[in-house]
Amino acid sequence: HFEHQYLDLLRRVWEQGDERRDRTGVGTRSLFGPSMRFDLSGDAVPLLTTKRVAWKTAAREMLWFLTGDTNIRELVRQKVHIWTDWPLDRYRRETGDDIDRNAFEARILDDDAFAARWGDLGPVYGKQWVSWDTYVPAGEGLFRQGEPINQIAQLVSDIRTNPTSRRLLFTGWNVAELSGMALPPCHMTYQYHVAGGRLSGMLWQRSCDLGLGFAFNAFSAAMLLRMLAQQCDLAPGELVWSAGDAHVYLNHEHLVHEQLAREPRGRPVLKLNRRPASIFDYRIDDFEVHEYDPHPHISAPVAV
Ligand code: UFP
Repeated sequence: HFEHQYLDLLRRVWEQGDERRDRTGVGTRSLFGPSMRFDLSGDAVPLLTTKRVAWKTAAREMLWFLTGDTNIRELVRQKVHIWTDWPLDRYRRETGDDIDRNAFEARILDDDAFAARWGDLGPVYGKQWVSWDTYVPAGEGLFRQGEPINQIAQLVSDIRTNPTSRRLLFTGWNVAELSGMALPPCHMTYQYHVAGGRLSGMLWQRSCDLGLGFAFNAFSAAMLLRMLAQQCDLAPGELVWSAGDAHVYLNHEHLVHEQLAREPRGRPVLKLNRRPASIFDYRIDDFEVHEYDPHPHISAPVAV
């Protein structure tokens, strides 16, 4: 079962990982440089079955990235709360107002100026993926804004016209803009490879929270690969996931034990039930997951 790779890594990190303090103060156990391979043929998708994963949340987030949006407002409108803690934390720190999460989200939805001031995450994924800023020399040491680069549109075009290219990749790691981001990209670079009519992909994730982030990151990467394959008339090949710092937070111990005690079950598949006109025209209803009969959800705190 595809999931044993993940469970083995979870166990290995928990049992052998270097225990250290991390940026969040929570503490982790960490290993460097693991990787896993998932065969996506036959619509297979690496969606964890040893706990229920809210795959639609991950799908909505991926579609939101592709719009280039970086404000949490649209996510909150769709009841996606995964990015709220970062702006909420900043708002509390900078204003001293100990507003609760629901009230904060309600203001993001109801108050345009508040959403603009406090809901933006800075130039995170979506911005870099579809409108990476460029600057061109304008004389006397000055620069003017150039045409932004849409890495995703470029990628689709490159896969179609130059499938043997070794440059089929995009990245969110815009070095000059990292300091303005609520969180520098974790799933930072994606590369693709075409062989035998199949599209394979690799995700390089510099930092992976194995208890929470991984389930989402693996599903999203597979979903994006499927969309790209569909747009380029290719069958899905393999998804290679590789991480820099793969870690388990010390307050996820219950999750590790619970998940390792469970047996993976079933082979979930991801169906795309429409072929939209472009990579930017997918909607949430275009995706269906079948044969998903997971063990119950396990909640665990997110380290901000
Ligand atoms: N994280 C993920 N996947 C993501 C995401 C965040 O695992 O898609 F956005 C986790 C990794 C790490 C934390 O635990 O969030 C980011 O912290 P840092 O920037 O210090 O690596």
